[in-house]
Amino acid sequence: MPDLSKILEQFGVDPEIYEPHPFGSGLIHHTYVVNMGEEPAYILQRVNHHVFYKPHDIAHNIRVIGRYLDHTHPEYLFTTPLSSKLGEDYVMDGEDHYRLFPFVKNTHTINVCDKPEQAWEAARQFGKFTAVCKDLPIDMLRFTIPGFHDLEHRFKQFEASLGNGNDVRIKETTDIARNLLGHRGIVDRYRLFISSPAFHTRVTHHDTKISNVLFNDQGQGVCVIDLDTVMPGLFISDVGDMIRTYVSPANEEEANLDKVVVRKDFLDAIISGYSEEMGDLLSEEERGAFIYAGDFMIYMQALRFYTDHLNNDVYYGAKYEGHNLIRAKNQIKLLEALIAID
Ligand code: GN1
Ligand code: MG
Repeated sequence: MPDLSKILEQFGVDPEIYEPHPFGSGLIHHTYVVNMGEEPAYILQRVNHHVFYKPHDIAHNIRVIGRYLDHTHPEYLFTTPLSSKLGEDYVMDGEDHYRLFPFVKNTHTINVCDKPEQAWEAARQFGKFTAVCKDLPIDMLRFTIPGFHDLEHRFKQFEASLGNGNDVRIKETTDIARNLLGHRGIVDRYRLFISSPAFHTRVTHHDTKISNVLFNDQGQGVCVIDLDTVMPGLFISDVGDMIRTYVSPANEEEANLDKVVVRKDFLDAIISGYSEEMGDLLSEEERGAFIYAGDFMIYMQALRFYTDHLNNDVYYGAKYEGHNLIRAKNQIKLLEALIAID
């Protein structure tokens, strides 16, 4: 763990009193909980500058949404970063930047979704976030990672890696490439969506894993956190990533693919929880695309993991040889399990 005392000092937090500890399991950021004794007081995040190369735009979006919610939904709990002593929303350290958030009292996060009720609560919170932002003019927000959930763009990156990626890995895995090419109908349907007026661009979270929801002691969802990827998007991103990360008891790291299955009750809970807040706002065409949302996100993640394998793991990194290939196979298994129940 790096020495974070200089960073904490720049936020006016005394490192003699407050102690950071690693927290959570994200692939991109490093997150720390900063305790005073046993009591959590802050969340400190080091933002990966290769991925989020526009920290100003993240800060801009959070400020715009914060101001809008203050006026329209003052009761909504929106977690904004604390200012540094210089009045900035973040502190630079070399190329990286750090942000500090207050820890929301009497809440906790979970890393695994093991009850349909948790899926329902989380889906409701992500739906609520988009719903409370419904009157915010979407053009006020910036794209913090351009092309992030653009499936056409991800498919092009996959095709490019088949041409200029690691030769040995390409030759060893032609079955995977063929499989992914075989599911390209998912990209065609995406193209139809983005050109249809029935599919709306809304304030979208884009990282709806279960650990991005705060729960209270009764197990109810309180609010969503981790707002770096909040930007204009489609509801299939948020619903799709919940399907991708909640319906299987085994996550994307699991190498034993027999354990990767779709739990129908979790799927139903996601749709029901999200609809609780967003049901009336979605168009009929959008309401007909809930399961497609899962196909869309799982397929995109399979493409991204496989592309990264061919590109020598430059984006996600690898803890062992072939790690991103295993992740890609895992996502293909999940995709096919979801398609099978449709
Ligand atoms: C990354 O860092 P984390 O785990 O929240 C990635 C997501 C992927 C996810 C796969 C900015 O999210 O898009 O779905 O890994 N975030 C970025 O585990 O690329
Ligand atoms: Mg994240």
